[in-house]
Amino acid sequence: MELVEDTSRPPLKHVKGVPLLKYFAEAIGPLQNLTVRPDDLLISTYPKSGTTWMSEILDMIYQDCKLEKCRRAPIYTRVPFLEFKCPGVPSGLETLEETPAPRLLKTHLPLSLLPQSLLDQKVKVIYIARNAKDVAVSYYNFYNMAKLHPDPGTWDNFLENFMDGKVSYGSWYQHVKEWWELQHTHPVLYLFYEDIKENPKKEIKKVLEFLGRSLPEETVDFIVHNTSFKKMKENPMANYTTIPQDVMDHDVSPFMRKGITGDWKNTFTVAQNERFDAHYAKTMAGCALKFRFEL
Ligand code: PPS
Repeated sequence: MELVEDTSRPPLKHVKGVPLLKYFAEAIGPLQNLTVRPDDLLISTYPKSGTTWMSEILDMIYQDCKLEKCRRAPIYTRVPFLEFKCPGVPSGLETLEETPAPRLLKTHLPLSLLPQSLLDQKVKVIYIARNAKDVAVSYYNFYNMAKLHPDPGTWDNFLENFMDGKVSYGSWYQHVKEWWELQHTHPVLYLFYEDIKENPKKEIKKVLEFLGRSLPEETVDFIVHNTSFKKMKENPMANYTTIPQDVMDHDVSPFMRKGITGDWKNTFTVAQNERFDAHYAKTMAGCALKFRFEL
């Protein structure tokens, strides 16, 4: 009988003090030998901040807005996820080896775990940040549906862990701040989920400028239309429904869940919100970063 490793809900494993999914933690060592190309582009985010959305936007730009080319493979194959590792599935590094240049790369890693080659070779970074309350709610639902995560427990419990940085990838607060600071020494385009939601065309134009490209107005409109939440939710190459159900159970919560700003109001109690605000004010004190919690 074949011995199949049980991949369901293993506890987090710490690497240099950062809690990570067990299998992703095992990928960090080999990832440090990553060979990068100067024309690579890194999409970096704290989880649940708009990574898939920006990945689809960038792949459309890279594929000359040809929809059939963007449907060539699921988003996690088109944009290799550097630290991804799961038994029986190609790792991020393996996927990357099969990816032709110019390559789009995805990571959620904090700077302390990022392969040094990405920094040394000044690989361009597009960072997306999303307000912490919507991230926490999205992350809780994701923990529930994606079985590589430990059991999140109750929402109240998860929220406490989120505030304490005791969730996969550690502290949201540190992540958004350290990647913000990186702009001083590295080519980083720092964008906000809420701004893309409010005016996707304006933010896509910033992306094009950062890439040194330009496109006609109607082509940018075409990208906006085809990367809308509705379009991506019904696109199997963008919505993660190609992942086996025992790894991601969309019946528990779909990956493309709501795609809005301010959904946290449907989950936070008044008491949780007050506690969160007090902790947020302390943790973000003196930081230039300002987030919008509603539009
Ligand atoms: S992951 O697993 O960390 O890579 O997830 P990530 O892609 O960063 O974030 C998932 C959330 O982004 C929402 N999403 C979108 N919102 C608006 N428009 C588009 N096109 C879009 N695509 C994905 C997705 O629904 C998750 O947010 P929630 O709040 O859970 O709906």
